[in-house]
Amino acid sequence: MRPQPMDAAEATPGPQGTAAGAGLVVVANRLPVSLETDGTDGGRRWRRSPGGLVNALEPFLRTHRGAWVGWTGTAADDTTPAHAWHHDELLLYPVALTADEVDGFYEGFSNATLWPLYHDVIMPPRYRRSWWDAYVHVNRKFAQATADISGHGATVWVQDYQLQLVPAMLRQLRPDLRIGFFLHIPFPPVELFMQVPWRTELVRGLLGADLIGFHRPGGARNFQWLARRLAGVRVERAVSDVGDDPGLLSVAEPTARRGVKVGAFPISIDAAGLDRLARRADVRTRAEQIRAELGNPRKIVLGVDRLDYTKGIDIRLRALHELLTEGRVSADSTTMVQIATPSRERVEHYLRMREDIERTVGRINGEFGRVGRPAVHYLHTSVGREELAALYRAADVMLVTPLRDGMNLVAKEYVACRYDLQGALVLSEFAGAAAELTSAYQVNPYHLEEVKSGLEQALSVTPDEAGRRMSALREQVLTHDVGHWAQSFLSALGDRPPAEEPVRRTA
Ligand code: ADQ
Repeated sequence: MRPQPMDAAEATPGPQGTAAGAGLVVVANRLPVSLETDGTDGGRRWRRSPGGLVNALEPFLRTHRGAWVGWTGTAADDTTPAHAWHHDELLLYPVALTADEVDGFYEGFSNATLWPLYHDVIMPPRYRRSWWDAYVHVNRKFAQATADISGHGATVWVQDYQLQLVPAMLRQLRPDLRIGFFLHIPFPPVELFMQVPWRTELVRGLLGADLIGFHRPGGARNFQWLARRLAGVRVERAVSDVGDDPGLLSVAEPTARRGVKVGAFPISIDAAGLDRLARRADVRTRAEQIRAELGNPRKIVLGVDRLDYTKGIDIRLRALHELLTEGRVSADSTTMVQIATPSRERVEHYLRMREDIERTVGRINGEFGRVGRPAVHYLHTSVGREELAALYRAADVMLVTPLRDGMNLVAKEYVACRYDLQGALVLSEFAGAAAELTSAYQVNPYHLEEVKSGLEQALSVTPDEAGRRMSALREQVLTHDVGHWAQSFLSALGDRPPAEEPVRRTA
């Protein structure tokens, strides 16, 4: 059945029609909408997916004839619109992917090769030529769609690891564009990156951009090294640390006529929006209700993640299990809630991990739960923004224990919701957020005893100490929000000289 996104009056005829000519184009694997079935009439409609990125970019998109190029999230069938359409004042341009392309490009090369490789090979990456071919083919589709929709001299911002070849492909098609690229996941150590059979192609793909952004200076440094080694580009300036400065680190020069800047831009959240939400009376009431529904335990420990093996959900469960076994934590006074959004359920590693986690939860509850009082409440679901804010408000301890994470927004969201200056954050030192959230209880997730003692300390923190730490965390999060991130990236991108001009060396 055809969905009804396009009110005929709103639909635009496509790349050759009025849709072409956008001044700012965001290119991401997914469009910021998803197809949902309406509960009242059973019709299928596009709904805006909640997301920091689209909210942060909205003001820029609105004032620059903005457009968004991306995949709808389902393999192409009759639900995929064939042309650009307006949704909530945003111009969307879908890239249709067949089931085979989804298999090879998305589940294969993106999520079973690049994702584990870029996360410290926590799982072994699989290198398959057919997946690589699909990745090249689909990146070309994205580049073509972007070339079609972009106006002369437009700014294009390409997002994330699924689209690393788009900058160079797009530059070939449209040398007039200003192209930025941002990587949302960590950029790996050079020794690991060198494993990839197509390493040079990936580096050259990224070098098509004018500005390449990473969360951390370490990622930018790794890329600089690889650019020199694999593409022979010269790095002009040494790395500086991040601060309020957008962290522009270097200028590489793939040709005599064009410079490429590399920088660190730590992403963030709509901190003020979440702070406001958490203060709302209905959210406060819901937080109290959650505590009551859990049996008013003295302490609530919370985990919120996409169900992903990088997030270390198994580690925090193991830490809790040992603390309960050793009698350092009591199930009578402490209850854990783990909310895990279903994710990538067709990728093999994810299936196995889900089974392992559910087995561990069952084991903890078997040993320490009572009738009507499980020690761990595990929900394999996604929750709405209000419910999430209420959970953050209700939680005495937030456990964020990834083995590796580009940034981790959950940690920042928790902080933004704690306007009461209470609550304690236990944070893995391998999350990008650890560089900014230095007043959290930081732990090495590979060191189980350290995770246990971090959790124990957070559970027994005094209100004064909690207040001191939370104030420092909030100072950082509220002054560095996602708007600040988008603004610094786009202004650094806007800084480059016009495309035709040779770039001056910056010493
Ligand atoms: P993710 O790996 O998806 O993002 P994260 O940064 O934590 O990880 O963002 C997850 C988002 O989903 C958060 O906004 C969170 O509130 C939401 N979420 C998670 N579980 C949920 C649930 N059960 N119900 C509702 N919402 C839920 C990637 C990188 C990160 C990087 C971001 C942004 O892996 O390192 O921080 O991109 O760049």
